[in-house]
Amino acid sequence: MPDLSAYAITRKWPASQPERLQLYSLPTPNGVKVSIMLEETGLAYEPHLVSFDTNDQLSPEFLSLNPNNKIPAILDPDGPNGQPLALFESGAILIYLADKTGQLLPQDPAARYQCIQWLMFQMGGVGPMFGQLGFFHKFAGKEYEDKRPRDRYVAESARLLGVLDKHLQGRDWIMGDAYSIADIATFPWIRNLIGFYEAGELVEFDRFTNVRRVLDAFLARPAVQRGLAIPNRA
Ligand SMILES: N[C@@H](CCC(=O)N[C@@H](CS)C(=O)NCC(=O)O)C(=O)O
Repeated sequence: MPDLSAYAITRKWPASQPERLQLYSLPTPNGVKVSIMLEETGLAYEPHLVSFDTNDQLSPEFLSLNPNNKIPAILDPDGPNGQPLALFESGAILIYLADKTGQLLPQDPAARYQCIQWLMFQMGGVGPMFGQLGFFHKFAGKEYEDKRPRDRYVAESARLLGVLDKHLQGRDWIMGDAYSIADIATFPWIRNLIGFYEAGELVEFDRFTNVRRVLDAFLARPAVQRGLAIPNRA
């Protein structure tokens, strides 16, 4: 039985199954990337809820694993060389889990880099831009009289959707026939943009028919449906 007691995070979120990968998360667009990946790969794991209502992400125990105070984070008792590995940043976690399981990241070297390229497109573009749009359209920023910041993020989000829509023309998934971590990173954000953020009309989402088609295929996957509700908020 692995001993995770050296990790302060296990004091606030005890591991009842320490041989399993420990997930610290919340079902947000970044959080569900990892729960969906875990559900898709079938890896055994134990989810722990990091509640923003009680600022759990700012607790010393959480910061001991991720000094950047953001979910998701993992602690794998069976990391490289059989040693525990703690990781944060959803993109890094997706690559790690894909390598660990040999799933959802192409093995062919060129295709592998192209998949990582689209993952970075999400991490550096889609996530940050959609997130800012959410702030200026739905949250505190919507009260700001000056609409230029909001309009800037609307335009940039729509531009990114256009790039993705063009790429998806004639393709089932971002990597063509192969469903991959690039899809798992991207489509929770698109769902969030037109759902929770209510920004579909602002970006004229109806224009992006390929994005809509692949989003629907993504949301129809049983592992995606399970992952979207993990960790349980109750
Ligand atoms: N680049 C990070 C972003 C993570 C992130 O922004 N997480 C948000 C939830 S979606 C969070 O934890 N926010 C809490 C806070 O900022 O205090 C990743 O992809 O893991």
